[in-house]
Amino acid sequence: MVLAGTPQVTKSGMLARLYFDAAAKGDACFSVVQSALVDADGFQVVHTLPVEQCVTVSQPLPLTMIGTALRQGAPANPNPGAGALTCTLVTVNGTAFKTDAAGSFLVDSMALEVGVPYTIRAAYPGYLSSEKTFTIPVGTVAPFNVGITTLHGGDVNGDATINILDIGVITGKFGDTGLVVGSASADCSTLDDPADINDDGQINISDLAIAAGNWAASATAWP
Ligand SMILES: [Ca+2]
Ligand SMILES: [Ca+2]
Repeated sequence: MVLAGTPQVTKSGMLARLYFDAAAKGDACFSVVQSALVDADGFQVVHTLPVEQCVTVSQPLPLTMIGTALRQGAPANPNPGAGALTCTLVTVNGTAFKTDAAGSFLVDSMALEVGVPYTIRAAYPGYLSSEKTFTIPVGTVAPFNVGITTLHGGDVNGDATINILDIGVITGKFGDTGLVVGSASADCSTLDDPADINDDGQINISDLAIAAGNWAASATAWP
């Protein structure tokens, strides 16, 4: 109270208020084990210590999770098909979410808990999926950031590997233009052509280069 400015006299009321954040369910009790208060001359000031306070935390903190799923080669440049990084399907233990134009997603409709194993998976037509299993550490302050993954392109037929079958589909449609692009639709409901890997609305050397560059690759690990 001296540090607060002019020395105080005959004060009453609350001296301090303590706040806490609960990191998990359970019981906790709080008490002040020592409190020293002196006046300007160094004499002890008699004051009342609070009684022990106990609480039961019945619900964990509402946790949210954020992350980013990018797609190799997208958005294209130039980009006549207007494809974006939207519409990547992200599932968390089977519950579905979608990325926005920056590839970011927010998991806010699940009762996430610390210490529970979650499997997250990102997938988009024409790309190898990416997934990992993890737990949210105790003490995490929302939002938990699950990190960034980049999907590798070229799995046109969706068999979780990139090989001559995928290259064959791309070369078979080589030169096609004006294709419908799933990630250019507002609600991601438009069926996407997986052979147009970079979602620019046309199938050309760019799509072939992405697929060939990932030759023999299989599922992408989520860092
Ligand atoms: Ca394939
Ligand atoms: Ca393309």
